[in-house]
Amino acid sequence: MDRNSTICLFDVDGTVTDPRQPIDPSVRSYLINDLKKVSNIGLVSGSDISKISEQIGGSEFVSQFDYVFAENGLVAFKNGTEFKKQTIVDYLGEEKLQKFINFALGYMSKIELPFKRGTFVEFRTGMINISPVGRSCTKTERDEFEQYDKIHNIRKKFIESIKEQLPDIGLTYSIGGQISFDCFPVGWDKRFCLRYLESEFEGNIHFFGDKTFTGGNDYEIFNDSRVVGHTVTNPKDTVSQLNNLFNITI
Ligand code: M1P
Repeated sequence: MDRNSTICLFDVDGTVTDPRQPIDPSVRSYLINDLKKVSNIGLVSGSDISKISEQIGGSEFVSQFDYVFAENGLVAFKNGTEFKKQTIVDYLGEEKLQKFINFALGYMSKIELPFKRGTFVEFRTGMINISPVGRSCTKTERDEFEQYDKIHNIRKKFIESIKEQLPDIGLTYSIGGQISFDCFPVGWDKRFCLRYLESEFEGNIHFFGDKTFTGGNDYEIFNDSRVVGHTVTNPKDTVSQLNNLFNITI
């Protein structure tokens, strides 16, 4: 395969890192030193750029990826430099936005959980991230909430209620991590970033993600006809599949 006409695009959590954890330096070195010789490399995540950067090891590493798509590509970087930004405020307008936020805050004020912390609504450039337990919880509390949610379906029920109460708000919802869900305009899922890649890498866009199942936040891009999709189970599996695909021996 020719580096100039091929791109490998990676989800972050569960694909090149363990969920919300820093990347293993050996995986990072593999991507930017070995894989990059044979293919362009890119990241696409629902997280914002500061979280991606923190996980990848800082901006000096972000700039070593040919492309980084934060917030599903609503904030897009090429070689570490931002080249495009779309905002949710422009799309929704202030009135709808407040209607949505007020509903979410009202809903959260009525649910009982084993514990609640702070930062329940995080306003990002291209999406709103909602966390019933609060984003300021500790790593242990994160893990605990995730287990609690598996039994009680707090996030699923929350999303069902939004869909029922605000059917025309024009948003779509995705559970990508442990403690929250992302809310973004319909169609602004991870496929959004493909508009920047489809002509340059036509037929040679490989996507790797761990949540490629229905309802997972990699589902849409994984099934897009412009993409060759690969389901992985963890960073080690990602490297192993890349070795087979590109005949890389290290
Ligand atoms: O894995 C991607 C998700 O990572 C975080 O989720 P959580 O904090 O719930 O574990 C968030 O940044 C979320 O937006 C993102 O999709």
